[in-house]
Amino acid sequence: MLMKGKRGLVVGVANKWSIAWAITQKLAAEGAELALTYQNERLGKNLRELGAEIGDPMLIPLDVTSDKQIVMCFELLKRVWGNLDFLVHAVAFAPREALDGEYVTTTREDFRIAHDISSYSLTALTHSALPLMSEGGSIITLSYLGAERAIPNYNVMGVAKASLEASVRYLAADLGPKAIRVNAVSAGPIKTLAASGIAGFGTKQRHHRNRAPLRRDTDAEEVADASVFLLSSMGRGITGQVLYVDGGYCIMGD
Ligand code: NAD
Ligand code: 0WE
Repeated sequence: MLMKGKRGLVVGVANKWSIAWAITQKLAAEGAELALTYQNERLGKNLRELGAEIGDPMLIPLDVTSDKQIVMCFELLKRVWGNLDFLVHAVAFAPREALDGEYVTTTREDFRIAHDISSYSLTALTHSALPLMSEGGSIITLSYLGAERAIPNYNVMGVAKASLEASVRYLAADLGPKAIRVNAVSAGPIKTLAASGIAGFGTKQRHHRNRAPLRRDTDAEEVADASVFLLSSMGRGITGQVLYVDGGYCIMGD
């Protein structure tokens, strides 16, 4: 019961394949009290069904592009709980046309959207969570190797993930004195909604299986285990880091 007595918000569950759902299930199993957000009413319906499996968590609407919705979300948490111990950020989006072909053709608007949703949202949510984390806390976000390598088709998402990982370091530096830790988990390719329909995703996964030292796909459960570690007191000495859960893929040179 690593998370017993801890309360936290998970942002980024869309369906049962979401990495955030794997994290949510582990957190619930370790005794955490949970609130989950949904991006829109369509995804809210999924979440009501999933929520039943883990003892009906709080469900809160939240589109991270809306400052108003962010304020309302944390007002509700303040009213109901008064205090927050952890935050899981598992949100990314770039317009589909930006994730194909060359990075050099990225438009100003697609660049803005990718950075707003995939990077700035972590800073905005952390800022709003701060007043509720008066007794310290732990925050994680999900990243991908495209933040530091030029991975074909990942394009502007890679640039946004680089910004996200830099934010992790600046937030960790700001909030360390308040006993709030901020880290990223960099996962290998996993077949989720965000991965479906991406040109060549299957090829990407096969390449990962063939090259990673562990010679297999990354699964959401192992990403969730590392996430719970960072969110729990087991991770108490770690902040500002990017932890790779990728079967060792990123150490290889070929
Ligand atoms: P997913 O589609 O299940 O999750 C993405 C989530 O982002 C969804 O819940 C969606 O509702 C949410 N989202 C998008 N725009 C939003 C907005 N404006 N407001 C609120 N929520 C919004 O896919 P996933 O693969 O579980 O992605 C979760 C995180 O993991 C992302 O940050 C992704 O970059 C990261 N990641 C994924 C992989 C992979 O291969 N699947 C690998 C490494 C990192
Ligand atoms: O972060 C991601 C994907 C995030 C994502 C996915 C979509 C698909 C639908 C962001 N925006 C959108 N927009 C859409 O319209 N990953 C780490 C998974 C991923 O995406 C890739 C990958 C991998 C891995 C794209 C190209 C190459 C590899």
